[in-house]
Amino acid sequence: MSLDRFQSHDYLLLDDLLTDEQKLIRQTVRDWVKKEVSPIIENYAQRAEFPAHLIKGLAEIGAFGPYIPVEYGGMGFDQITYGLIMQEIERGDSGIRSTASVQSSLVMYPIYQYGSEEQKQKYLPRLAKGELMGCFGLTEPDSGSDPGSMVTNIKDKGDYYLLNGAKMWISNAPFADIAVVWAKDENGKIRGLIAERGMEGFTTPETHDKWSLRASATGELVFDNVRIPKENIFPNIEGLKGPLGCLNSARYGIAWGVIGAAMDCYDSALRYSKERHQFGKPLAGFQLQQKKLAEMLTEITKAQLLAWRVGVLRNEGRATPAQISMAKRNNVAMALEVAREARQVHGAMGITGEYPIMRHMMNLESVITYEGTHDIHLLITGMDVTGENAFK
Ligand code: TGC
Ligand code: FAD
Repeated sequence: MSLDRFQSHDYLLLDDLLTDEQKLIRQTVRDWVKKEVSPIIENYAQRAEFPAHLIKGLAEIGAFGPYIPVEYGGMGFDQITYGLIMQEIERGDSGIRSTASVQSSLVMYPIYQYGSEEQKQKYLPRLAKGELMGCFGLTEPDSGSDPGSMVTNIKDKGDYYLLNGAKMWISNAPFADIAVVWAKDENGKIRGLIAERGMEGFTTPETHDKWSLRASATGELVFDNVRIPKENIFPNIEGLKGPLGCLNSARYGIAWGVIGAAMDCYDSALRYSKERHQFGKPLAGFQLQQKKLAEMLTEITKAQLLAWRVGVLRNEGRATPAQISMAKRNNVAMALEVAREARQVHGAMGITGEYPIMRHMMNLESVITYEGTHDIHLLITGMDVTGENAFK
């Protein structure tokens, strides 16, 4: 069991930008992570097991549907609060934040945004309480960065649709009760639907041997002539903009979340550099180590400002997908770099489970790939600023 000695750092007094309520919610989540996540996470990650007992607590701190309206079981929080919750959870572990992100932005959000009133009433309150867990199936074996090339399909059979195909790399799949799935209809139009565990022909084999996000359960969704009742189709969306609209929300959460992982690495490196002595003085007294620490804190602070500003724009309904891409791309790369530098400050100890560094670093290797790779987000920004499409 590792001791969590984390102390927050706010070099530019950015807390002044937050309301008392936002700070209170952040503190609640921070306390929960210290008590429930930090003591057990290393062990679960080493064993490559998802700590399913955390689901209840995640629901209680408002991590499932923070910005979904209260009438549907959500917390009705603003976007900055949502971001702060993701930051604190990912300070504990990216895999636990993944579970919360998927449940909120990739399952609850599409049901809330694209679903019928019956779908909202049926699923949202139970998802908010963690009584039901969900996953999001977009990626396929031959369709990753280019989701428009998906081959999973539905065929109209009168009073139901027949679903065939396979999704891959799906967070939460092995234990999810429902899956939000994107598939092409007979006209080649992308439609969204809800598949439920227990439907005949629907299986969720687990993906093993990951070196990253080891405390998160990843799997496939396999559909072999699965009958989907017509009332499980989203009535209010058609086309790739459906799944991509959900990704905006999840990518924004990641832009905040990874700041948490970076803060944890920085905090650990700062403490270690003061406590560890070589050549008769603390590591913190050497210029090379100070350069690392000063640059880490500078980059974290810049990332905080970026995430905060995009959050303000989202609260005002003005954030563009390209702005969110900039924040996701910059902040994940920042966190990965901070983790790598922090690992070096810890010397050999940095590779052990006694410190959170290596786990964060390995987790971030997934985070820089999922929800749009580092390259894809650069191309989104490139297209936004030049007007030229360099994807195809
Ligand atoms: P393109 O022709 O550009 O767009 C098709 C339609 O979609 C609209 N659109 C968006 N709408 C809302 N939000 C966005 N961010 C949007 N981006 C595009 C667009 O306006 C168009 O609408 P319409 O009305 O004209 O039809 O599409 P494209 O095929 O050229 O692809 C563009 C590209 C490459 C940017 C996109 O496909 C992309 O983002 N690829 C990356 C795929 C990705 O991010 N996958 C993530 C899978 S989920 C996941 O990783 C979960 S991890 C969860 C966890 O554990 O935390
Ligand atoms: P590819 O698309 O094959 O890309 C490979 C490389 O080529 C990348 O470096 C990419 O940047 C580059 N590349 C691709 N296209 C271009 C281009 N046009 N120009 C330049 N370079 C390009 N998906 C879900 O649907 N739901 C989930 O819950 C989910 N969870 C995940 C959990 C984990 C742990 C991981 C690792 C992935 C998860 N994903 C999920 C899948 C993730 O979204 C995809 O891995 C990601 O979108 C990239 O797709 P790919 O792996 O097929 O890479």
